[in-house]
Amino acid sequence: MSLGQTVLNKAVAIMGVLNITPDSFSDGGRYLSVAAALAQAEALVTAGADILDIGGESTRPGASEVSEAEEIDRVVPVIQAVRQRFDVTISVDTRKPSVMRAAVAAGAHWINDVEALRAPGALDAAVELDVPVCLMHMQGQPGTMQKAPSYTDVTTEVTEFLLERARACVRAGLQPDRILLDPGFGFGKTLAHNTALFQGLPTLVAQGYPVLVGVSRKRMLGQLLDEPEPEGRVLGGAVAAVLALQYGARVVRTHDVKETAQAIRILNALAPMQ
Ligand code: 7PM
Repeated sequence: MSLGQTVLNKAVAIMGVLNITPDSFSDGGRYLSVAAALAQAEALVTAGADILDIGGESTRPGASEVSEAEEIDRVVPVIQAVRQRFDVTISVDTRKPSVMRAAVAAGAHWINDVEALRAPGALDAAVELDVPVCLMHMQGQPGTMQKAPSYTDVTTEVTEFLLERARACVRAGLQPDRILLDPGFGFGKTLAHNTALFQGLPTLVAQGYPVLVGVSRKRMLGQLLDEPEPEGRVLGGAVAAVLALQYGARVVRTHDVKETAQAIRILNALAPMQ
């Protein structure tokens, strides 16, 4: 990672979200979408992003499936263009092995997989590509995961799942120092699950892998703040991000890089110890 800041003497990184979907950069063909994505990439880098998470598939509950070819068509030109212009770590947000291969060939440095390499062929692709991988926990599938999430002990179950996926990766040949773990806030979790899991972050951090946390603009913030609009959850997201870093997380994934970077600077100035 190229790391901008430290918290508690540990390097931390801000991952900015760059979604390439027709709803975010619409019509006019590929040239316009690439131009719009590049403008967004520049804004995120200028605001302080160390990593850009580039994704062409929406994991929104109920979102329609995107074909492999369409996903590759969306992300590859943007990855190439970002790689040419900016000195930033590029992460590809995908569950599909063919997209992982095309993205890394185009210049992506990391894989971010909300399915933790469980798709057929995904684990082998990641081992072959030999890049860092973020393994995320999700209960169920994006379309239905919020219907009836259920856990006996959410922190223990999420931690066990992620450790099992990390062991599978290591058995398959991935180097342990290339693995990050992510509890997957909002992915098959109620508000009570999400808050318990957040408070349980030290347990996940204690397993020894770097932890990535993504809460930016999510519904859990909307519920805590009684704020229906994602744009109204920015401050809550920045506060949650610094709390996650204080709990020992190493990477925060956010739509709001400028505000998150500011929150981290204040954290460093006023609470650098412990
Ligand atoms: C609708 C629902 C739209 C959820 C977008 C989302 C994470 C991620 C996402 C995360 C990692 C969002 C999510 N969230 N990857 N991809 N960790 N590693 O809010 O928390 O961006 S998609």
